[in-house]
Parts: sequence; C-alpha cells; structure tokens
Amino acid sequence: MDRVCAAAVCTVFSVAYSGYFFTQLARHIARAWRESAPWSPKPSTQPPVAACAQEEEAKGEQDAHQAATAATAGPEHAASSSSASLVPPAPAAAAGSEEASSGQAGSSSTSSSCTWSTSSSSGSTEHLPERTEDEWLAMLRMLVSQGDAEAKYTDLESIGKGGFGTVCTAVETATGEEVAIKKISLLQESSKELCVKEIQVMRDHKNSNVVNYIDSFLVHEELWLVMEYMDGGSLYDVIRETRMAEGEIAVVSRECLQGLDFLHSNNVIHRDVKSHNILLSLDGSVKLADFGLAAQLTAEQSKRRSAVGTTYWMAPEIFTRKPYGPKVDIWSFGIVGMEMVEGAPPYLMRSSRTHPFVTSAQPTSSLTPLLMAVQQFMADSRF
Ligand code: 3AM
Repeated sequence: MDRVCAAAVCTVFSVAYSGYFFTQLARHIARAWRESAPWSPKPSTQPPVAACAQEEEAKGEQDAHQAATAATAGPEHAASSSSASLVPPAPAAAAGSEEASSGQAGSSSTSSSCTWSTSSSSGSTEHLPERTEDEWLAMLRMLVSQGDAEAKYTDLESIGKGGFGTVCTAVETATGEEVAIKKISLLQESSKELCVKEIQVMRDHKNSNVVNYIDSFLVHEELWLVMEYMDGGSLYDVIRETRMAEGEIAVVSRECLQGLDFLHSNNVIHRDVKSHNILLSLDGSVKLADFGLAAQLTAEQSKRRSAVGTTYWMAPEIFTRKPYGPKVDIWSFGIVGMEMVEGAPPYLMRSSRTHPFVTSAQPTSSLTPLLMAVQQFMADSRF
C-alpha cells in the first residue's frame, strides 16, 4: 500500500513538474514564434504585453515608494491617500529588506525545521531599492482598513501560535460570520515587510484554492489579518493524526496543484509550501495559506535568489543559492506528497541516526596505537 501511495504521489509530482516544464516551454516557443513572425508590429526583445507590464511595474514601484515616503512624513499624508489603490500589487522586494534575516521562527511544529529568509549578498536578481522599517510601516498603514477592529470582531479565541504571533477565531459583530484573525506583532524586525507582502498577495490573488483575505487592521502594535476560517485545520494536523488513503492524497494534491497553478500563472511564488500551510474546511475545501514569504515576479525580475523557505521542503536551487522561479513550489509540494504518504518529510530523523559506517566506529581510544606507531616511525626516521 505504501509503495502504491508513494508511486501515486511521485506520479502526481512528476506529471505536475513535467506539465509545468512543457507549459513553460510551449509559452517560450510561442513567444519566440510571435516575435519572429513577419506580421509582428515591430521587432522587440520583449513581447508587447511584457513591455507594458514592465512599465507599469516600474511606475508602480515608484508610486509606492513616493506614497510610502509621503506617508512617513506625517499621518495627514497617509490619511489623505486613498488606501489600496496607491500601493501596487506586491512590488518586488528590496534585496536588503526582503532578504534581511527575518528570523521568522516557523509556525512549524516540526522541531528541527525552521522557516527562514536570509540575505543574498550576491547576484543581481533581487536588487531593488531597499525600504526602511518606517517606509514598510507607511505602506502597511495605507493597506489596512481604518475601523475599530476590536469593536468589529468579538468572541476572540486563540486557536494556535506561530513565530509571528497568534491566530484566533472571531465573530464579525455585524454579520455573525466566523472568521480567523492572524495577529502579527509588528515589533519584530522585518515583520512589517512580511505583513505588507502577505496582505498584497492574499488581497490581489483570490481563488478557491487560496485562503480568502477579508480585511486587515492595525491594532496597537499588531497587524490583524482577517481571513476566512478554515474549520478543518491544517494538512499537518491530518498527517499527524491519521494515515491518509490514496484517494484523499489525490484530491488534496489536485486542489493544492490548482492553487499553485493559479499563483504561478499570476507570477507569484509561495516559497513556503508545506503541510502546515495547507488548510482544510469540513466541507472538503483545500487551500494554500501563509503568504508572508511569497514573491511577486515581474518582467524585470523573473527569478529570485533569496534563501527563503523551510529547510526540509526547500528546493535544491534555493539551498545552492541559484536563481529560481515558481518550480521551487512544485518541489516543496512533492515533499508534501511524501509527508502525506510517509507521515513526515524525508530526512526529518536523519540527525539522530547517522550513516552505519560512522555509527560502527571504534572508540576514540582505538586511535592511540596508530598515533604511537606514527610517532615511533617519525622518531626512527630522524636518525
Ligand atoms: O497550531 P495549528 O497547526 O493547529 O493551522 C494554523 C495553525 O494551527 C491555524 O492557526 C495555527 C497557527 O498558525 N490557522 C491559520 N490560519 C487559519 C485559518 N484561516 C488557521 N486555522 C483556521 N483558519
């Protein structure tokens, strides 16, 4: 049964990976063909759509930067700005700030794994203007709603904790709707940047396989990110408590791959795909969550280089500090497939069992005769 499940997951993984590869290849060929076609409006190294997107991206980046700077200058500027429209969808992150070691202790309950994002000192793939903490805060102020969240939501009950803060269930007073509120402390360095990105990605990429963003507020020193409540818990909980049947693994795989396909077709890389970040509802819906480490690719920045993610799920190109794209999420999802079959990602227990060659070693005292013989040999050879 294990083998059958492993084969099923491997098949899903390889089909997804190769499907992805061939889709990209087909797009690449189609683009090259369009550009070389005699009726092409004018020869260009960029297809027209991409050139347009590039202009908008650059403009958006500038607008956001100006808006952030204006808002930093004083609250009246921020108040006079219409909120979301001033901030472009997920501008590519500043190398220094995105990469700034967030030390975001993963929400992972897997003791030896960690979620991290570290600075990439080399490479030109992520070189954009660095923002200060104040600028990120200004952007955040423009993204969030102005109301009194503590009045808008009642009956808050904590359902879990992560490195970022806590997640609560709550009831929206006006509608009686149950929601989940992720409370993220803004006191930690880089947390404001992660909050900005998480809001932007969730707000701008709504899909039936992505946890639905509802609203956000600044409450004292916290961001309250209000989202749909997923009453079935995380895939991690399911894996930890049960053994999933083949059909269940297949349906979860299909739903997650649909979510990833949606994100990737919008040039978003999740960068922290793992069972903890896949949430379920009792009605059977399966959704990707936790977009704090997500990256928006642009025409100018079609690859990333930051070492970001959670160790056991991380694709080799991230570890080896090579430029990478959306395929890293497919690798991580392959590891999720292995979690669903085997209950844990590969190598989780590796640190407590080393290779038999090493564990069969003699005690260190067994080296003494060897060292004495060497010394004797050296002493003899001196005469
Ligand atoms: O601590 P556990 O793993 O039980 O699944 C998430 C995690 O639960 C849960 O909050 C905990 C800390 O991250 N969680 C996060 N977002 C959620 C949501 N939208 C959620 N649970 C339900 N709905």
